[in-house]
Amino acid sequence: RIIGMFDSGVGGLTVMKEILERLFDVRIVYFGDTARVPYGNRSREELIRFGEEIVTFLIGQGAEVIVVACNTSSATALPVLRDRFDVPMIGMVEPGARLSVEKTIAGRIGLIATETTVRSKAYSSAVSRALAKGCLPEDSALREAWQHGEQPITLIKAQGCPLFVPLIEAGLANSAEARGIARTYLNPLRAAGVDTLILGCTHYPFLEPVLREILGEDVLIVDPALAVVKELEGLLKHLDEWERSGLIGSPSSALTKKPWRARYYVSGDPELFKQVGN
Ligand code: DGN
Repeated sequence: RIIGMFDSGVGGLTVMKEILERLFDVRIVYFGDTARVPYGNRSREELIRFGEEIVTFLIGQGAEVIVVACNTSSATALPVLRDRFDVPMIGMVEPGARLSVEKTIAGRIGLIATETTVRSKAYSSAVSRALAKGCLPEDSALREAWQHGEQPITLIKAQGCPLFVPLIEAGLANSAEARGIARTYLNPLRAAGVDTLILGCTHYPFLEPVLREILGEDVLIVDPALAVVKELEGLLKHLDEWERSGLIGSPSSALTKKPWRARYYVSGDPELFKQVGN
């Protein structure tokens, strides 16, 4: 199967890595929109237009499934893209919200993301939707408390972190600057007492060592990519079943027989992408 993925830059590579390590019979075409990064302060209209252009390109490259490996696009453009294209699409927000509900032990979920993702409130709606659909925490004490109405499970604090993406794209994820800025962004979340922190931007796993250093071991860091892999695995099984029962056609052999695992395209400088991405 060919999976098409995109992000504003190197961020989606953190999702791609999880997919390549866990699903062995997929190939990935990746598009990093590095000429137009950061997406974090783009309008919804721009993000829809960028998404349409990129998905059209990825389908032209043989993509049968699209992973929108960018939270900002998932939170704003994804519903429109799903309407406009026939290929199945997986975004970051719903899987990430579900994973945070499953993993929290105090029901106090925090989020770091781009300003656009925070403003969209997509994660807090998705947490409520996950709970309404029967998603429950794995922690039995919290599960019981929640079911008896004693302990709410909510997204209590969302923090926009506009300086993170430019730092990461510049290859400065492990710098003193990143540490200082991360401390400023994380302080309000620590003050709010979050027990679980969603990395609501696919660039942020690049910062995980720095975030861990500041947060210590008390806060659980949730990377939605892990839940995206699971969702993708389920979807691929469905596609196989639909194909066997003739509901959809098989992929074109010309596109699938060449021996490759991953292809990368960028709209900006390929060298910087290679260097930071590696
Ligand atoms: N990786 C994108 C996301 O997950 O939101 C970052 C968007 C950006 O370019 N700021």
